[in-house]
Amino acid sequence: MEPRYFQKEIETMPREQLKQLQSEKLVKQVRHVYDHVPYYRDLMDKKGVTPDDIHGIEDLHKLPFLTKADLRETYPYGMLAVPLSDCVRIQSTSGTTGKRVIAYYTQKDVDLWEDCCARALVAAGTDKEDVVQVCYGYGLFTGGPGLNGGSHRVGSLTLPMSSGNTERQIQFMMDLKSTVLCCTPSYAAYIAESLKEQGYRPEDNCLKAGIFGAEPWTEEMRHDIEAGLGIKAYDIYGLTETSGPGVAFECAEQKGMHINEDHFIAEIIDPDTGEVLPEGSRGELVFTSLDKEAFPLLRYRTRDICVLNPLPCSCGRTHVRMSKPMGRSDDMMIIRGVNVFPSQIEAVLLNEGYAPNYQIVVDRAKNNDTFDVYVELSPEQFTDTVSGITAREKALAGAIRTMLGIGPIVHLVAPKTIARSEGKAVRVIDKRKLHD
Ligand code: DLL
Repeated sequence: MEPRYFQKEIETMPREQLKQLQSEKLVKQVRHVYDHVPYYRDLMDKKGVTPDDIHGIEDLHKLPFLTKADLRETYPYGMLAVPLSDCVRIQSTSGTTGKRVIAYYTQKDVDLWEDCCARALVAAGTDKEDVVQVCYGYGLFTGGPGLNGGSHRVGSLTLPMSSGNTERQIQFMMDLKSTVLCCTPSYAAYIAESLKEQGYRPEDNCLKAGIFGAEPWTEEMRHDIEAGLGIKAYDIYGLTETSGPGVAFECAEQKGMHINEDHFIAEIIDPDTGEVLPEGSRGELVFTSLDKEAFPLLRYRTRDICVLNPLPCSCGRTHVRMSKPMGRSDDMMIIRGVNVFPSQIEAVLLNEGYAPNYQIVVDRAKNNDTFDVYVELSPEQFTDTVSGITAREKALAGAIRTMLGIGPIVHLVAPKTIARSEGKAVRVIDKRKLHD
């Protein structure tokens, strides 16, 4: 497929020019924030830095970081940088603990966000002839509204399905001949499974591409979804604090997600020391919004761990690529002293021929961590004998031990016993937090 772009000039801009553009925008943005957000002005004052010290991206490291804790502290209006009357929208994070984070948008903020989502859709081959089925949640969550807006901008016929009601999703998909599917990867896997159960083969649907994100997923899961739906599956990344989906997206190369660097500066830092790490290092991703008017966060710590790749891409885009997030610096589990990311366990499951329907339960008994992994069997696997299943459990525990250095107790459970998600999947239940 020939590469297609939504905003070619920007997406393929030479890097020197892009850096110059970032520098010019940064100088203006720092002044805007300093003048209108007293909370951040105080942070800068405490660090002894003023807008006059910021001449370009080389000075970015002088600015203080922002974290989710700052956003909770300033809830609900403390980070607003324009009069409330200039705002046309709010969105909010999906977190269930503590105060939710609220993000504000002017009309220009919404427009630029939708452009970012349109870039992602076009990179996946979408154009105005397409039928885009959006089954991310609509409402406060950014997934539905973001991809919906992007699809409108491309001019595609947009089906604003929201998540859930899988029967109806499938009916619309088949009757209206949807060609592009947008949802979480776990919901895409569930839709594929439901289609199969209803007797459909991958070639029976008209889908050609899927834009899946909002939660971690592995290459193995990509292959499963691509085979199950007969499509090419593209990753998309974003967070409410920086607008929502579309901060970064995959092109047809599928080797990392291009960050929309004309709107966001990305840095990688050491999550413990805050030190900026050299190019190619693995660390915590930090974003500075260059164009946001209402909610312009500078040096916001995402807690997502990844690696940036500035090498040229064969698609012609010049914007740096981020790897799939390898976990979060804050939800990484430490089990018996070992750092564990759920994505590592998922990779083993898929490698060993299991579907990605699983749950990790961590608890503490007699001062020791317990580590259980519940994995669902497919109907074909379920016909095995009890001794066969026990042998499979042992083999899988061994494979996980080889990957992590610690072994879980594996429980293979009947098909359909692990609750399916229509939004982000709940992969980890850490009961230790309840006792500590
Ligand atoms: O999940 C925005 C979004 C919607 C992205 C739809 C993509 C598609 P939040 O609810 O604020 O926003 O959650 C943001 O989700 O910091 C990551 O930890 C995680 N995340 C988002 N996209 C990906 C991805 C939306 N492609 C948090 N891979 C982020 C892995 C992702 N993790």
